[in-house]
Amino acid sequence: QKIVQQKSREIALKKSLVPPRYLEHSPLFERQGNSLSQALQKSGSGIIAEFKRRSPSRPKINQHSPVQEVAAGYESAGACGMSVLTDVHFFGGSLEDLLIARSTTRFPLLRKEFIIDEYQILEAKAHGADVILLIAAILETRQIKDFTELAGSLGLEILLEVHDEAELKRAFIPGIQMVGVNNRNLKTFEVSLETSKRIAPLIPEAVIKVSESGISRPEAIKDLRKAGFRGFLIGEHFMAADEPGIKAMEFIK
Ligand code: IGP
Repeated sequence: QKIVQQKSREIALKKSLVPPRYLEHSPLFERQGNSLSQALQKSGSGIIAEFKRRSPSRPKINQHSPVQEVAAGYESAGACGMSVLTDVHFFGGSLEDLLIARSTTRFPLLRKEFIIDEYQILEAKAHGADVILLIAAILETRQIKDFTELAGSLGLEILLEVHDEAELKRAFIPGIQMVGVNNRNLKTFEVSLETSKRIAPLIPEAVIKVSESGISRPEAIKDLRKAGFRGFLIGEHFMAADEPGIKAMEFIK
């Protein structure tokens, strides 16, 4: 709730300074998206490696690694895609990080953000994203419908994040390519991979299942694959290392 409040203040300010039509002038608006759902479908590692400097649950994850170095490292390690936190205030990320990751790599990029306004979807496109995250816990079903439609018209894919059965039931709509189950409880910050396993059977067959947060062992991936997951979002385990790209390479090989 605190994050969403801060977000809406930021968006109001940005809208007044940079109107949406300026975003549409970005040369990246013309760029054709690189599909993350297709990358996850073609067997491969299934890893979506995240760039995360800090978080409310861990204030110092990595303060030194430049985003271009990490992006290049993740790509050559064989990750299917990369997630870039763009929240400034709580996660120490930025839209510039996304732009730099885009200029360094060709693989699919996810804008990891608390999206509550269409303006942020235009921003995502203008900064080179291929996928946006929609968090069911902070959105009404109506918004999810509208945002999915706008994203589709811009060639952006959707990763819908859910935490429980009720959210999935309320928020899933056809047209969404990927559903991510977040193993981290937003109120207690506790992680349990059991959450993914419990929700998996309820996710429609044709949708790509992604397990998010708290993954640090290759055996966990084996287990989650058995439960039907094709995507694995990993942040801290890579970022807490001295060289996240090398850590990812050791994990994937
Ligand atoms: C990564 P972890 O435990 O590997 O660092 O988790 C990712 O799942 C997590 O950063 C995340 C997140 C989010 C961050 C999942 N959903 C929503 C911010 C907003």
